[in-house]
Amino acid sequence: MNQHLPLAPAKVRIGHSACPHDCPSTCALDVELPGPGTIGRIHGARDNSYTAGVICAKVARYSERVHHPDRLLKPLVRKGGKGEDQWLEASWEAALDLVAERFEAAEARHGSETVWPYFYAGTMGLVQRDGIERLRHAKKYSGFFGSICTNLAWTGWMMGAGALRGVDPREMAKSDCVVIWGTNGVVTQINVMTHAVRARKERGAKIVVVDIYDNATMKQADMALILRPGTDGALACAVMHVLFREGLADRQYLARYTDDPQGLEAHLESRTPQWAAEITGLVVADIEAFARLVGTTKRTFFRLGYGFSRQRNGSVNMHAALSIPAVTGAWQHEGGGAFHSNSGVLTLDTRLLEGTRLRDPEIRYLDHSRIGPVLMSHQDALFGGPPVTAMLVQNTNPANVAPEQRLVRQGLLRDDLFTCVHEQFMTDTAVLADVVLPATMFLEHDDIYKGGGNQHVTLGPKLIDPPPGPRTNHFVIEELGKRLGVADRPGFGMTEREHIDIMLGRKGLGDFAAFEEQRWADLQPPFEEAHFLDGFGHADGKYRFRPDWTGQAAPNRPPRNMGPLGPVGRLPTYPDHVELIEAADAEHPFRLATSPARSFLNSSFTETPSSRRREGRPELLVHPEDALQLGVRDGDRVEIGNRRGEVVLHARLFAGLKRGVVIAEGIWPNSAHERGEGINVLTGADAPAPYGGAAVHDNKVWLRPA
Ligand SMILES: Nc1nc2c(c(=O)[nH]1)N[C@H]1C(S)=C(S)[C@@H](COP(=O)(O)OP(=O)(O)OC[C@H]3O[C@@H](n4cnc5c(=O)[nH]c(N)nc54)[C@H](O)[C@@H]3O)O[C@H]1N2
Ligand SMILES: Nc1nc2c(c(=O)[nH]1)N[C@H]1C(S)=C(S)[C@@H](COP(=O)(O)OP(=O)(O)OC[C@H]3O[C@@H](n4cnc5c(=O)[nH]c(N)nc54)[C@H](O)[C@@H]3O)O[C@H]1N2
Ligand code: SF4
Ligand SMILES: [Mo]
Repeated sequence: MNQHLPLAPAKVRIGHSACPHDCPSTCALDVELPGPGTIGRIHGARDNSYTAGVICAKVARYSERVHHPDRLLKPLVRKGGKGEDQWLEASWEAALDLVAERFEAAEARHGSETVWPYFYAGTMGLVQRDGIERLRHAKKYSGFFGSICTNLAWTGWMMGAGALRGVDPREMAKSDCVVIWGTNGVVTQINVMTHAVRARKERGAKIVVVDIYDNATMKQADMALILRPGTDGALACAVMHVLFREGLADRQYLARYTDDPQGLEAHLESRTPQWAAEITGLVVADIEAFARLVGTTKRTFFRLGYGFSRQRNGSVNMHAALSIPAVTGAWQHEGGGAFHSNSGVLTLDTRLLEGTRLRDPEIRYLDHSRIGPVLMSHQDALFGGPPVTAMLVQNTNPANVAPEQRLVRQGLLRDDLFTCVHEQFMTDTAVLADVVLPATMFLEHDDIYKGGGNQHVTLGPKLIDPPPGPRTNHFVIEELGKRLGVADRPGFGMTEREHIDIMLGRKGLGDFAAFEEQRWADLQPPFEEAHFLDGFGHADGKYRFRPDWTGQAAPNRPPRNMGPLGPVGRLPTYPDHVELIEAADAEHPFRLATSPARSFLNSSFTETPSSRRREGRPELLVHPEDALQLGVRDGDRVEIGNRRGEVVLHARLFAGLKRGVVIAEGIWPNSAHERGEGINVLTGADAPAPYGGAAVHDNKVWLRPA
């Protein structure tokens, strides 16, 4: 008689995938599949040693996004004027025919470089993200120099280490001190915290956080260093000054592994804690305490993020911070050294997928971050070629996320520009298009993912059918290829699976079918290599305190037609503070950073109800004393502005930042702001030295009651 036993819960089928979003964590996912075409909650895979069962809340609730009532389901062709949001529904055949026809017409008039395929990392799946390159190479369309995110950071790292890899991020759990520098881990890549907190729990490790405000990550810190934006180079120099001064530099390591320790030491003599205190706004005692902590704790792990590189001196500051473990010799110890990204080791052979053999080296590249100046035909942005009169946009929302938004919008509204946007939602960019095509979501198509913030290559197979209507990026590229006469070129005519089989096979990792079982592969390099104990990535094996700012190879080095970018003559010989930033002045007394919001991911999730609820409304963090001086109270409307434009937000009084600094969290949809213009109205599209990027946290603004 067992009628009193509780009923066993119905077993929900679980599918395995990878998070496709543009986040260094690239979590391995377990997806509840309660019925055909539907998903339940998403969980982090417990048996993945990096994900370790933890994912962020916004992806756990992904059913809100997959089953969202506002998903695009039909191809749309513009009916009214540009941006009026009036559409005619069209069949896929008719919409694709129209796009191909308009691309051919544009090419006939201006040459192939007038077409600019524009894409980014809305999905990080290699097939769905990068297949667009195959079309562009085959058609000799303008190239895309994808600079917005990683350039400033990767360049700074490469200048010192010469290779884009580092200590196993899981090794943080074996550290005695974890320095989380310029990344808001709790918000932007939760798994950093999993491993850092493990070190504290298991070994009593100290957590140091270096940031410009008392954010969610800093709440976890044993030592919290809040400095002025764009001054990390000064802090790093003063730390190294103290290390040399107090005998905490590892001279044996320096002699063996670095290029010019004597030169560095002499250079740092004047970079005292007093000097850095003036620049950073920190107090001398805190700078010294930080230096002594990292100088006496051999197992110190520097987790260097993207955030602090989003300044016009960001590459310099990344290199300066990375130079600290080269002075202490922390690299020699388990749990010691530094990590920023493993993108340099997670390489798969994408030549066939991207049609690399079809590439014509004479074709110009255009700068991703400078889409505003490009579309407004600023001569320095076009590199002597024709104006851009046709675009295909996939996986990105430039009308919202790109700097100098007024230029971007003006450009997208040009009558002589034809734009096709392939999207999941009617974004700020899609609404300005001529043709909008509905896209699948990651659980609805096959792809393969690699996580720069860890060491795994993870499969994301199709787990559910899409609703009727949306098609994959791969489908769009293949269909345009047929209509544009390049379907017989190498790399076309294959399925997603076939591409994945080739990429995995060439790396000796097996194939799609094997990954359906094993789910991922761990490509972390061995200890010696990850710690650079067999030498750094430069030819002489040395860490460079004296970078070759314009000669150094880097994963994101600008293509030939661009050359080094920005004011390269002002880059320093050794680590230093350089005033390349938009320093505050009488007209613009405040420095604005546009840090990420927890429940949004760039422009994504701004459409999901729970994320919107959690974030509330666009706010500006203002120091209470600054507010008092301006007569601004908590909740008041305030306008911030500069020569690029102005934006209205609601003030939130917040004492956890330096006076003169304001922070607007999240890239809210333009429509969430009063005048229909978003925060990127204020950010600049000038290319920072030496290899470009977007200095989105480096803005001088005025602030007044609105
Ligand atoms: N929830 C959420 N997660 C995200 C994203 C998101 O928008 N929301 N974006 C994703 C993407 S595309 C990326 S590239 C990563 C980026 O993730 P992170 O590497 O964390 O970089 P950011 O988010 O730009 O900024 C991190 C922190 O740097 C701070 N910061 C800004 N300027 C300075 C400075 O000069 N010095 C110092 N020390 N700190 C500074 C910011 O205020 C912020 O607290 O996150 C990804 N994950
Ligand atoms: N002010 C300010 N501006 C910033 C930043 C900042 O911190 N502050 N961060 C910058 C950074 S680091 C980055 S990386 C950029 C990112 O900016 P975006 O590249 O725009 O980033 P996402 O919001 O990740 O993705 C864009 C779009 O991709 C779509 N998408 C997702 N998957 C697919 C797919 O499979 N197919 C198709 N066709 N579409 C898909 C989504 O619906 C979404 O609308 O923003 C930058 N801009
Ligand atoms: S933490 Fe990043 S990778 Fe992990 S689920 Fe969230 S957005 Fe995706
Ligand atoms: Mo990014």
